[in-house]
Amino acid sequence: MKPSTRNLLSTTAAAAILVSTAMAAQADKWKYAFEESLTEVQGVYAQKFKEEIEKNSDHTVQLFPYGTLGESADIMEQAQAGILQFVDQSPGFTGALIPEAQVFFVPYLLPTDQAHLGRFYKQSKAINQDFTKLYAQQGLELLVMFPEGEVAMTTKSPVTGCEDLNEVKFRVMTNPLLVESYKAFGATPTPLPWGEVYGGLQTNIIQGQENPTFFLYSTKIYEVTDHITYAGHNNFTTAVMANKDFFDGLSAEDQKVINDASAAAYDYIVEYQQGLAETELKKIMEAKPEMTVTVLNEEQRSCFKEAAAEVEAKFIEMTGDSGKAILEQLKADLEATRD
Ligand code: 6CS
Repeated sequence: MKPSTRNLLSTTAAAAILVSTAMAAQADKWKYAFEESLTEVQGVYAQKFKEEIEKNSDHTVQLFPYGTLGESADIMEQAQAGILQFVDQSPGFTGALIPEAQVFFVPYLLPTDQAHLGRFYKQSKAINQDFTKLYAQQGLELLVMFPEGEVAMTTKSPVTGCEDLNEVKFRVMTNPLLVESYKAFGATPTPLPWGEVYGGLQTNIIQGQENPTFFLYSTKIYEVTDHITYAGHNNFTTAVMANKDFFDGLSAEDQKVINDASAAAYDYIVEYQQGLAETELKKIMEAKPEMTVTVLNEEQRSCFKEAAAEVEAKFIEMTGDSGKAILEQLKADLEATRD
């Protein structure tokens, strides 16, 4: 073989190795953990996100549903440490890390109208600019926040007003403002991770908790409570983030694949949820016909609404100017996305 031919061949071989190495480097396996099962709202969102990523890139996404890697606080730690590339943690658990995220627990701030919420999370400056900066300070790239449905209280005794919550040990997510809320509603708030809720109700350590309707059915919480009450005081918000170092280290093309997948999964989940509360409530009633369901009227809601002002003041006390600015921006965003 002539020296020039040999050189050409080795150059070609080296180029082939380089290309295959580059291809291999591109096809990454990303890990994504969330706080619910695969068939619950966060899981449905995650599956759609995975499908979009895998359709539009060589990367694959491995999903870790609730329980496989621990509680919400555990998966957040793993995402911050870069062990996970993606994490879904609801602001209900993010209060210690980002106090401003507690804004989602000011009662009656968010509407219960799902169409309005669908526009709001997508267009909100508070979410897409202000919160993005706050999450970035914690090493997280905020990808999306989305609604999971109106929150209902489930209790062992009927609730027709705040007075019925007196002496009720009411489980809340581990969030100081939610504790303040339920104090203001007259209950005895008990912050607990999700894994302790069913057993806590079963053994009467707690006598109430709140969550969106679909979750009351999927987690069988109706088995250990007897009354569902809608006071219209909140909608469940969740958030999906990427580890920021991981995200910043990606090519612009890969970042776009992730942002596009987040947007597609957002539209999908907003649509998926239309009517979900209604169908899941029917299933609860089929499984337990004696369950009572009460939608509080305006008069019955009045004490919860009065408490809201107190909770809002507490939020500002806890978060100062930064929280006040986010609260005002959020209110402006809600106004701007009204029909
Ligand atoms: O209440 C909770 O802790 C849980 N609720 C929902 C709707 N999703 C995950 C979270 O852990």
